[in-house]
Amino acid sequence: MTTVLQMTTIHQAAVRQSDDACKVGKHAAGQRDIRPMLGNEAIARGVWEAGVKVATAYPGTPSTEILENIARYPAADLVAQWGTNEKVALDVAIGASFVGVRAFVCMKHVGLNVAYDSLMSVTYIGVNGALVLAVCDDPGIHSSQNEQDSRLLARIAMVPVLEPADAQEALDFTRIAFEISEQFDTPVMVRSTTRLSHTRSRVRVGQRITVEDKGFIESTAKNVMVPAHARLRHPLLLEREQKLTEYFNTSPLNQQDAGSSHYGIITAGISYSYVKEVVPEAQVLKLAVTWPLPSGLLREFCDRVERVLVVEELEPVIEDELRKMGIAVEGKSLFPRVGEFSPAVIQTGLVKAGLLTADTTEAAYEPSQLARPPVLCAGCPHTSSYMVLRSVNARVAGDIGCYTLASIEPLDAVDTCVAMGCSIANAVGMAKADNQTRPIVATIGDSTFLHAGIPPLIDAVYNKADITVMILDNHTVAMTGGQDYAGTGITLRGEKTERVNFRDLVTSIGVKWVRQVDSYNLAQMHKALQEAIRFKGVAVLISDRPCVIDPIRIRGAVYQITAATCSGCQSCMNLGCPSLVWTDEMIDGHHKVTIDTSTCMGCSLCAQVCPSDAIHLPGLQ
Ligand SMILES: Cc1ncc(C[n+]2csc(CCOP(=O)(O)OP(=O)(O)O)c2C)c(N)n1
Repeated sequence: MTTVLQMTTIHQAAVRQSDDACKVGKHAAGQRDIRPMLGNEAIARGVWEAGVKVATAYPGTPSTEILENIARYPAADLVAQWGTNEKVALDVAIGASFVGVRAFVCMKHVGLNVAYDSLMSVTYIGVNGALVLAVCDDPGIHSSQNEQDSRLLARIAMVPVLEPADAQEALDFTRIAFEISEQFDTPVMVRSTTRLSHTRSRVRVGQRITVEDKGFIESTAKNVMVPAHARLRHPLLLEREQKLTEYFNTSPLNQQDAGSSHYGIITAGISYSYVKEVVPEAQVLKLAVTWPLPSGLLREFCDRVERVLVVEELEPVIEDELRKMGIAVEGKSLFPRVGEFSPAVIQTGLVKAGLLTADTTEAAYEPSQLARPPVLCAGCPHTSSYMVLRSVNARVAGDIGCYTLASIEPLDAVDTCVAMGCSIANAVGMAKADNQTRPIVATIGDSTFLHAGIPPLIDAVYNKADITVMILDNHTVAMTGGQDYAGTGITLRGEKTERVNFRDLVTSIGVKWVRQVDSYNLAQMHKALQEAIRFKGVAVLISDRPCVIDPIRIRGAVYQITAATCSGCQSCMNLGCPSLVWTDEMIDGHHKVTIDTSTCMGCSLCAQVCPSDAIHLPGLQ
């Protein structure tokens, strides 16, 4: 049990423990071993240093850069590959663990939902080669559809969760996670959040260790989860929980900062930095692990202070556990359960607790930011799909990707959006309800279609739904930064591979009406959509045109507007193109429009919708 309050940094402890366990020599103290790294880069480094042989992921902000950075390490060291979705990615990692090598998978928080079925079983099986998941939560919902707290899901799966507080810990905890995984026969989760994943700080790096391949262990009782085996494994999980609790009770990964006994703060992850910024003198217990909680260490800390405050983003995971232990604790009564923390949030909570007086000295200056509404890029090929959908007054079940931006003004053409891959089955439900007078159309991006859109398309065909599906094929995963995937025919490491043929795939499912149309041809798009809607049954329209900014900005000749001919009708403004801007010149109470030639991509959509023929290429009016 840790009894002495030490200011020993967690980094030293973590590196020491990792080095001991891995039998690697001490890190050279030279400057060259210290680098600025994003939290995500540091996790990638930790994976490489831990001797991992197989790493996989499906992209999703804020986790995407982890695998991208892993792929920078030599292919001779480890396999790094994009999975078709998070469950596939986890299953690949599980397979590698089965044959006795260290395996890693990462995803954003909602990706864990997709992978969860496998996680709930592999937690019973345990590991052969270590199996580590990095899951990146998004408090504040910077780029997600919810802000679920992955710690709760890990608790249900009885998977230990390590929570680094900075980039150094991101590396160290990731390395150690592999040791814990093998020592306790369990998958281990390293939980990050947007702020940690995307913040750069100094990191002392180590060397890659060599881990012996263990080979497959012949044991159906352990490897085959049927009821008879699972029943025997479940009690082992409870034993594992107990052993992990004991381990974490004395682990040097948990850090204690000395301070007055008036009050003590228990925190974890990035919240620790905010606490230290606001009350550097406070007595703090920074937990490295948030499941299972080190109950002995917690009890000991709580006994030492008069008041116990828990500072944790999102759900009251630590707080609830302390209450169950019969410890009086304040947490969510002071600090919010929603949104991202900041030093200001901590300050407000501590003022509310009566531990700080309100500081008004810095309140005077509040930098204001101009609101920048998210818009589709100039020349985005998704624009035309939603223009034509509006013109046929479709009820549009949307999905997740860049194209979700078509839900806002001026396109305003998406009626629903739930989670990745939901659009097609949502459309089936709408159509089957039989009370719809408008055409029912599902819109889904190419990567999202392969991620989770194929089973619902099979469902639609099998159940004879009368819907149109638009696959918006921009040949990339644009939303997360333009990754390759099975639809591009290029691997993560840039090698050529088989490319999914959407037409053939859809046809093989039994779809009888399939057309592929150039997204920049509005007339053809319109005609094809009308035909698709008239078709009785499932029709698939593939709107096909590479993303305008991936892999390079594809710039055509820039268009211009003849001011004398522009009637100010604003038809072009319905595109929501950021290159179209109002002039001061008014006609019939409307602004005339001009084109920002520095950003116009030459897609020609504005020229196609202009009823006055005022938009044209230079010299062609
Ligand atoms: C379960 C899950 N995994 C990952 C993400 C992150 N994400 C959002 S949209 C998207 C894919 C977008 O690609 P695509 O469907 O091709 O549309 P595009 O952005 O290229 O238009 C991803 C990976 C998510 N929101 N949910």
